[in-house]
Amino acid sequence: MKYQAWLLKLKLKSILGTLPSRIFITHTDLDGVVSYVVLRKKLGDGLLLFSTPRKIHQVLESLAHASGRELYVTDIGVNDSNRDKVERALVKMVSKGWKITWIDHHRWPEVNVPGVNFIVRPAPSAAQLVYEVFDGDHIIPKLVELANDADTATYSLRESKILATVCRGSKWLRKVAENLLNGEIVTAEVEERARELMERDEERIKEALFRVKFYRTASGKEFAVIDFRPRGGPGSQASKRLVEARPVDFVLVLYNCVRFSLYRGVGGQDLSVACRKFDGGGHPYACGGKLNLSPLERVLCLIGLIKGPADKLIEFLKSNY
Ligand SMILES: [Mn+2]
Repeated sequence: MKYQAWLLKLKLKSILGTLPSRIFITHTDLDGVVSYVVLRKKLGDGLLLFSTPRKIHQVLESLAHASGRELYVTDIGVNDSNRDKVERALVKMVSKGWKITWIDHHRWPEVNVPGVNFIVRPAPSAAQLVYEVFDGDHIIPKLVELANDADTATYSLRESKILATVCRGSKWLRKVAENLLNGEIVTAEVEERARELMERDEERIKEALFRVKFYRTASGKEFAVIDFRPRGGPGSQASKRLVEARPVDFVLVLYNCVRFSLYRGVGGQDLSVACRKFDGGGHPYACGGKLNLSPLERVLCLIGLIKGPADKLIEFLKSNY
């Protein structure tokens, strides 16, 4: 509901012509924030919006009422399920004189919109690509290193772990972006927030790992299911922890009624095949999608009577990997 209100406000601004001339849309994580910071340092001020691959078409549709703006989209892929809507919005924007640059490192379906500058290729982070395309100043390589470390779930650097933990919700995403623009990486406030969240995460990881289930695929691969439903939890961390203790080929993480992620363990499977099959997308080694629920199941799940039925997904994983 909150998101819908935000979109409506954006649409109104767009219709009334009060949008600034430059707009940045970036992903809701550390890589997204660093991608924005690198661009912002190079290009100057603009309106910052956050979005995700699942919702990007809605943001573009809201913006498409305006004309003649400059748009940069970073670290957001396109899913098969909303590809047509994304294309339609972009075509409309191009016809209204928008200048659009889209930089991303996820696995994409075929998207072709003449007039849009797509820079999409594999890289450890989108920030890395933005840096390669638009060079920045001396603090930038350090920031890109942090984005690479977080986005590949390596977490070998203390700062990337702290920042990635704090990058949740637009208030803190904006705060981190502001700090990085000012040349500050981890402030006392950010450190305190990270400590709180890490404690909470730790509890959720312990709880979830206690209940983990293991399965075997038709070809003999082993995978684990980490169930964070209904409250969600830190999927990539929990999965990493699990794989360290037991080297499964890959891990399925269930977050709530609909959302799930797949993370690579010791196997080399292309997990994005399954994510694309289930309304999502991402990387071969880490991706996300949605369980398909009937309208009734959705209601029952929202009021807590059932959990999102993951059987179909688990069956798909068993027979296809
Ligand atoms: Mn990324």
